[in-house]
Amino acid sequence: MYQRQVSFDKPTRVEDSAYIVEGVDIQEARNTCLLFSPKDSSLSSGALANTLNIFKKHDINLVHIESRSSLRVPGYEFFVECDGKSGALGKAIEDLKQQCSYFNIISRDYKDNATAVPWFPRRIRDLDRFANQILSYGAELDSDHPGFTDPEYRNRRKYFADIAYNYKHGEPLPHVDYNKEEIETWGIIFRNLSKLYKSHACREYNHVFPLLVDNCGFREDNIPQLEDVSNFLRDCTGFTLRPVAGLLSSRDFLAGLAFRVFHSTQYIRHPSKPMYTPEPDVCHELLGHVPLFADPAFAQFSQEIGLASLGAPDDYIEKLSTIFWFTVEYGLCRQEGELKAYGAGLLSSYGELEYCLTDKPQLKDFEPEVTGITKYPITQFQPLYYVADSFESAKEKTIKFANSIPRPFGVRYNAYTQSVEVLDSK
Ligand code: HBI
Ligand code: NLE
Ligand code: FE
Repeated sequence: MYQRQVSFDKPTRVEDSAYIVEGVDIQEARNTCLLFSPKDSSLSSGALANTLNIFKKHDINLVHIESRSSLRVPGYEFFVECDGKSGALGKAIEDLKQQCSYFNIISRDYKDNATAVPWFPRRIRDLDRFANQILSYGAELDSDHPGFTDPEYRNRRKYFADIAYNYKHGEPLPHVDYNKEEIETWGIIFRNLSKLYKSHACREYNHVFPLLVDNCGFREDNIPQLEDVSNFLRDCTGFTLRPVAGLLSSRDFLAGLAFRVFHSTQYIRHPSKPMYTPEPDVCHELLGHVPLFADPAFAQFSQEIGLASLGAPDDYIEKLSTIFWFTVEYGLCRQEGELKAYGAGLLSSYGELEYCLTDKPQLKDFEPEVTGITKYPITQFQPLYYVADSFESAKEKTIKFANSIPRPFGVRYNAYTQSVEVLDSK
């Protein structure tokens, strides 16, 4: 998909178009999470048993269950993940509500239920579920894409998309052999950008870039492998890469960041337009994003956006992805009185990297409340950039903004278990 507007504004999910495998409706079989406190949970040790009987009665499988003392009501609350046909689940939920003093649904099928919280991944391997929810398969190109009439290029796109589609958490990242033309395209981009980084990129970028040259094969005549880069990032900040077959919805893409996982494309842009492409490609991921994910403060900032997105209502996902756009993708910062680029979309386009520091674009200070509702074009140089004082200050402002997101729980990342803990207060 060359025009990304559709996907970025209104995600249409693969799952919306009935995704049926051997008679099983995956949407119905998908896990639902419930958070509840039985009415008598402070008095009776049988409170949990009584509620579990409700699941049994309606033939609902429990996948995972956690209990803890509640800060909301006296007694305990339970976090239950279950599988079940939506009809039976609906009845079980009705019964449960009768027996509970607090009840909330955290589910993937939240659109059926106005009070539910959207489903979100809680373990890092839950990210495997995004693979079959991409908005456009990497091999489908719109008619205005420069590769649309190039069968060889389309073939390559399909090859890269298929590799990513079949990837599972924990596997080594697929090694790919790039052909001569692809390496040439990378070379042009690498050479032109390298000339600009000293004067145009932020300090953190220029600190990490030589390390990537030394450790990960960042060279004009070599397209680095995601596996090597991911291992390097893991050592620096715990960030890792995951290959992705196409565009993810904003919700899914941002959720990855909560786990310090960055979904990365592996194909390269069409050779006819090396200077700028609206699509993310391997040049954008490796030359744009990767160096900054190796910086601890920037990694934290990115993860905060991800954590804020988990279970957030749709309008806040939109705001968070706009904040992401104006920072991680297109951010400028002030360093020693000078403007520098830290946004990946700038650092991977030698056209826009030069343009962004001229007097043509408009500049404003980064303020999440305002930045989050700014409109932006996605297929041309940006008319407006937001300027941050530092990654720390951008992070603090974003955390403050995140606290204004209506969500009946807080979240915390547990790096030991690589899972998100759902807290009953912010
Ligand atoms: N999906 N695969 C992929 N890569 C991206 O860079 C990407 C995405 N989905 C959404 C997105 N970027 C953002 O611009 C925001 O909507 C978060
Ligand atoms: N415009 C960028 C580039 O040409 O590298 C890619 C941006 C992807 C969001
Ligand atoms: Fe990007």
